[in-house]
Amino acid sequence: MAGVIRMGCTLTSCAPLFAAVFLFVSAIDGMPDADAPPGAGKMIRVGFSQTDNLNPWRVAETNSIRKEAEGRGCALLYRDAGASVQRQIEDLAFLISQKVDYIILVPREFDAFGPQLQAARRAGIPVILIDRGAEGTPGLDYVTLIASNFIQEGERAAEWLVQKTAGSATIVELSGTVDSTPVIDRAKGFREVISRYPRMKIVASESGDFLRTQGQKAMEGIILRAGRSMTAVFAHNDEMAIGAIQALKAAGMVPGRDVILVSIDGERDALKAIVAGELGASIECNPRFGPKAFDVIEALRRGEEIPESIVIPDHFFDKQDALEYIDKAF
Ligand code: GYE
Repeated sequence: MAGVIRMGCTLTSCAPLFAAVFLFVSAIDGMPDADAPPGAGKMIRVGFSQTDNLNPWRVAETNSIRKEAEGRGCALLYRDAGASVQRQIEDLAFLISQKVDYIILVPREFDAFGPQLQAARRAGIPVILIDRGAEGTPGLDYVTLIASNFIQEGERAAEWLVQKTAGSATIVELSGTVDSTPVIDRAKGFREVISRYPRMKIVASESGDFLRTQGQKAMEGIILRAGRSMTAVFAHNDEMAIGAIQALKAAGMVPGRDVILVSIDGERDALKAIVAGELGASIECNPRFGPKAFDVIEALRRGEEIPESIVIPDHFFDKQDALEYIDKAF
């Protein structure tokens, strides 16, 4: 099976040899990126534009893409935009200038990359979106979007909270990167469900940019303004929920008792917090896109038709099974 996969990704049947000369081009700030090495002309060159590597979810995603590229004998030209849309625009221009065969893109914001997608199209470089959506037409501006169903994630978080609070809660929402599709859709799904329960009210909503420190800061500010009135927190990712737990504790509240928290991602620290009784539940958002992204590349090489979107199924972690998954979590 592995042999078949490798053949799909390279231009020769000697693919295992190429795995040995796997190239990983790191894009550390200020460090010039090298191109593919001489003699590697037949190796498939894949550009990967990551939005940032600032939380465990992103690191797990980056590692999954790296590992899969290596396993399939592809050269990976990797760029980390460091949480900057402007830098990601430059990264895409760089990858296009390098004439990579494919681009795997995590678009930081929904409507920021139209001109870059068009430039890739003009250059004949298929772009595969992973994890977040971008403005444009699948099959035209990009090949496909591989992602979780974010609306459903928001719905599941809300349904769990409704159940846990018997339909009555004063909710703080900590959202992630503004204008990113997970934030837009998770907020939508969550609101759709709680709108059916008149005693479920969002009293504050702030972005913590998907970061623990920012989530903590946002929560501290909300506590300063609203006191101890909140009874629930919906965090758009685990890192911000963990930051909120720290802020609640510092203010003398007991997470899991005074305030019920629910979040998304399923990272290891969150599963530990669930076991400790501080976090109520986490809806998994699987960051391991490597296998699926490279399957799409191989299918493209075989000339197969690719669906407009590929949905990753998500697990649900609560006290029942958090312990069981801790070792496998990222
Ligand atoms: O939930 C978060 C990350 O785009 C789905 O971004 C992803 C989200 C994920 O930074 O932790």
